[in-house]
Amino acid sequence: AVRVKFLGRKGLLTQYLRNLGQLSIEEKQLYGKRANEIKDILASSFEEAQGALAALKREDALRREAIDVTLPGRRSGYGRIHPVTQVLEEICAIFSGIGFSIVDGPEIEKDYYNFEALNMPRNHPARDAQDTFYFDQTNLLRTHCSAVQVHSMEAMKPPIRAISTGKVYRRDPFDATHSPMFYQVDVIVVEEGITMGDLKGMLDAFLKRLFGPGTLTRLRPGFFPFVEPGAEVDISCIFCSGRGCAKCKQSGWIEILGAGMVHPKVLRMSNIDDSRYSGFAWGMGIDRVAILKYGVDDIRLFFDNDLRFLRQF
Ligand code: 2NL
Repeated sequence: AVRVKFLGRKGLLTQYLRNLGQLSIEEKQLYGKRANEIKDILASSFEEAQGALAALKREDALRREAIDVTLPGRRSGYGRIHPVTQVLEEICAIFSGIGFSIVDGPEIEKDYYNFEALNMPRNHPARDAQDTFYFDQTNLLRTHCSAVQVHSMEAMKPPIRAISTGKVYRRDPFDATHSPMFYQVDVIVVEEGITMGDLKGMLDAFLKRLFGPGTLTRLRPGFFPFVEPGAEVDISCIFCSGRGCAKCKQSGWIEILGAGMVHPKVLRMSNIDDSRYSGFAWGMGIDRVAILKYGVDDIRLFFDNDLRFLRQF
């Protein structure tokens, strides 16, 4: 504003120069020269002042935006492995250590792989829309990891030694002991001369690795359509070493998995010669193992993703 007042096109100096027209030639020369000198002085003064102001502004900005490079840095926290994933990785490590293939399969599965090929016929209750999430007539969310093992049997030639793990889905309520999504592991072995003794030996060695060397195992008769014979497998109670407590309902045993000899019909459907080969298989809930190992009393805690809970593992 000050610059415009003195040096602008309608400013004081311009007016002064315009007024010179009324003077004599000598006066015009004298005052004209003087006026131009004043104009130059003013212009350079303004420029100087503007430069000084800009420098002040820059200095001020530098002071305000200064970074103290001597301050210690703020460390970002390391993440950690989810307790269910820890158990899953521990189990996979045990089986990859004895030469098993780790097999992945789709979570969106065909009705054939989830049910039909596992000897669960059309009228089987597990196939009910009450229990299984269906997309349409043929596509569903897999309800167990055994579905993946049908792919293993189709893709590999015996000897087959495969483990599959991952998410499975069932139309269950979300409460302390159920979740519509949970984790499973399924193990299958198919080759010549496999017997129930091989199954028992493997389960005993595996469950000792997972729950400690003092762990005992016990098989009871059980039914799964895809095995014959089938068994429910218990471990000696990890809380009371089998003496009997509230956790094992005074029985000394805790049910941990289901197992059996692969049904010959199941082998045949995946084009495996059941007169030559036999196999065993078993399946286990991983969340349940994590609940037992870490003493958690509500499965929902695993999926809340509350860091106060997760940081404890
Ligand atoms: C359980 C019971 C089981 C299997 C899984 C299996 C897989 C094939 C053929 C035959 Cl391809 N069996 N797996 C066998 C018996 C039981 O799971 O309670 N799972 C949580």
